[in-house]
Amino acid sequence: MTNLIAELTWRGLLQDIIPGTDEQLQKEMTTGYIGFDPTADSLHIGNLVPVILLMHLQKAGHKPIVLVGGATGMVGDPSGKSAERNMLPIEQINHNIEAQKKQLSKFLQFDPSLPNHAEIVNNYDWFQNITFLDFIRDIGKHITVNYMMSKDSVQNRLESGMSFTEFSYQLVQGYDFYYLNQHKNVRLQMGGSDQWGNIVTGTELIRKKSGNEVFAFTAPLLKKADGGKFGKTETGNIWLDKNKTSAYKFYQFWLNAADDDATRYIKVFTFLNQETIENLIAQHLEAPHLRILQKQLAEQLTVLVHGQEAFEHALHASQILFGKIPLMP
Ligand code: 383
Repeated sequence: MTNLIAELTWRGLLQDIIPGTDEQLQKEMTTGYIGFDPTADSLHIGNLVPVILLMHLQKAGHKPIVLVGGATGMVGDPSGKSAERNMLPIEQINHNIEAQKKQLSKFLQFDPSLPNHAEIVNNYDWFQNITFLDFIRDIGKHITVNYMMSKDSVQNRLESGMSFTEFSYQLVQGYDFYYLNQHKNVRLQMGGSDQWGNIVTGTELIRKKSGNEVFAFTAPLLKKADGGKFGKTETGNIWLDKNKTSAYKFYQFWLNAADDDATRYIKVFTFLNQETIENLIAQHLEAPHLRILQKQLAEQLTVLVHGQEAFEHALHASQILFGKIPLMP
């Protein structure tokens, strides 16, 4: 079993971690999960870091579970949001779930003959049978309002206000962790650092209800070197669906990364090993104008998300456009 935490650390993929997580991962095959709420009909590159965490988890010999939030998507996570979310119609949520499931299934190995094969679950499957009274008696009773209020996601909204619905969100996500621990032996939750508050509510609930010890870590939220928001362009999100962001545009996005950003992204977004990456960075520093890092980054990610053929088309189109290949007379 390779050392996952050491691997994620040198890549700059580790933010917060519960003590004991590293030891647990080195001790035995561990099942870990990350949740994705169906807020849009495609994932975007902001969701790619957690997808990559799941891929590293599986490569290190552990078992990844992808959760799609059929239930949590009906509630709306206040984490990192300065205003109440609009509720999506159920039909839209169901449509988004199908689209996101299809995308998520491309990145992991689901072959049931593997001892650590990936699985996809939907939290609507367990929430649909829980009544409101069950929930507030069996789950709500374990966590105080005082504890829930202390989270950033709530504190940041004290002035502008927040519905009871969004206030409840952390408990709903917390219950998922408890449910998955009971039914699928999940002992680890991961996510972006915006998820830390929700994750810890889960570990608290599990400790109170079952006494089990569970683990968690998060990845830092990426920022651009110029302070701008990662993954957004003037025209909006960079989506993983090629009908929303073409493979060419996707390729160009990475190709245009600033030098400082490319040096960080190459570790975060590719599976190239440390030695290869150090060599690439050294070459890049000698001749930054060749954009060696950006080219590698764009190639690796376009192949990962859109496949080899789409990458070759994007490369060819870029070369024509930027005059490397003359157009046929
Ligand atoms: C729902 C139920 C769970 C566990 C997690 C969830 C979803 C979570 C959430 N995540 C974000 C999303 O869905 O809202 N409450 O847009 C993003 N994630 C991942 C990662 C990230 C987070 O999908 O930081 C970026 O992509 O955690 O913002 O039981």
